[in-house]
Amino acid sequence: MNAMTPLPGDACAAILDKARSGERLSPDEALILALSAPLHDLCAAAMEARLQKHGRNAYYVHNVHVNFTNVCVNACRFCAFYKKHGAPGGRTLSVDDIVADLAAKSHLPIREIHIVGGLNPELPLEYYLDMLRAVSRQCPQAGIKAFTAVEVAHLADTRSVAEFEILAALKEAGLMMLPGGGAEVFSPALREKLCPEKISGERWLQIHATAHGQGLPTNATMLFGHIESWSDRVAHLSALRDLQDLTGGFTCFIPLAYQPANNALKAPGPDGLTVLRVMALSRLFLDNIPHLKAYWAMLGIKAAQMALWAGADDFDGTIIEERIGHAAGADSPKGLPLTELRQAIEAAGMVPVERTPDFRPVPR
Ligand code: V47
Repeated sequence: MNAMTPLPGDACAAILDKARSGERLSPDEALILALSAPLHDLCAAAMEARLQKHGRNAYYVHNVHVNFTNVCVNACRFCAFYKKHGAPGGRTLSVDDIVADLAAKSHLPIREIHIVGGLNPELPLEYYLDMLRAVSRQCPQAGIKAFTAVEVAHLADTRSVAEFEILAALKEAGLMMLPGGGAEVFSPALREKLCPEKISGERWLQIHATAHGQGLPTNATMLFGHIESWSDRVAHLSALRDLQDLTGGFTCFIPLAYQPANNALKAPGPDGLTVLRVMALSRLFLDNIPHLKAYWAMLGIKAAQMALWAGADDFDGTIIEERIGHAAGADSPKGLPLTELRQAIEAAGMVPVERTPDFRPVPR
């Protein structure tokens, strides 16, 4: 190294200064930060970005998860939730079951119904539309965030109907927005190992673009802490940022911490340091996606609280019963009563702000 070559620490400091001044980071710069920035400096810069966007607000939603089927024709290697079609343990709820379950929760001020399932070849499109209509009738005060791009693709392919038409029908029946699931990591080489049956990253992005074009906002996820590298993560974030420049339709980015139990992947899951670095880098790099979620169900409450100091501004919700992460051994509670959720946010030094699925504040 000659006298003119900046030391890694200097290079990181210069890049962090650039981020602080509001300049966009290139993927190469993000990679340098990811690999070499001191943790405190990275988190401090992400915290500054978070404070500029949201102050000390930490958003939460009173929500419930509905997993209408665990039957799935895909067999994602990281997933412990799915059952093969016809295998023991497969279960599919009728629309009446779903409505009865929501009716039993009608004393709760639920604002978001988060609905996802597997790719069950036996369910007709009418089932999805009936479900949306029935849930809207049962919970008129709540917004419905439902069906990943993977489910939308499945509905389109199995009926030979354009994705645009599927999305239009779902919207007409009451869909407010799409959740961010199914993105995993976009790298085709990694998808071949993680989820070879799943739609490509390109198609996932294209379905989200179509949704945005129809006025449906969406979220985006990244599954991290398994076999992916920092280059894979930065490429994933870069693809999301590029699409967001075009459509502006992403509301929230959610780094999902891989849970290692009961699935075929046999990878360790992220350590606490990686959680903070992924959060901080996401906040700094995704300058055009307004919200970053610390998803306590997969991170654990303590790591999620710390993530609020590494750029995250959303704590997700009450959930009541989380099933996908817990099938894979998540050791967080399955749900959090509202008072505990708010206390967790306050104990982390933030101000809890209730929101709708699309992040409109709910007056208290
Ligand atoms: O797409 C599956 C992931 C996702 C595992 O949009 C796993 O607000 C960790 O997308 N370890 C579904 N993750 C969950 C999801 C989500 C959750 C909360 C909020 C929102 C939102 C979206 O769960 C799947 C997959 O990436 N997943 N198995 C596992 N072993």
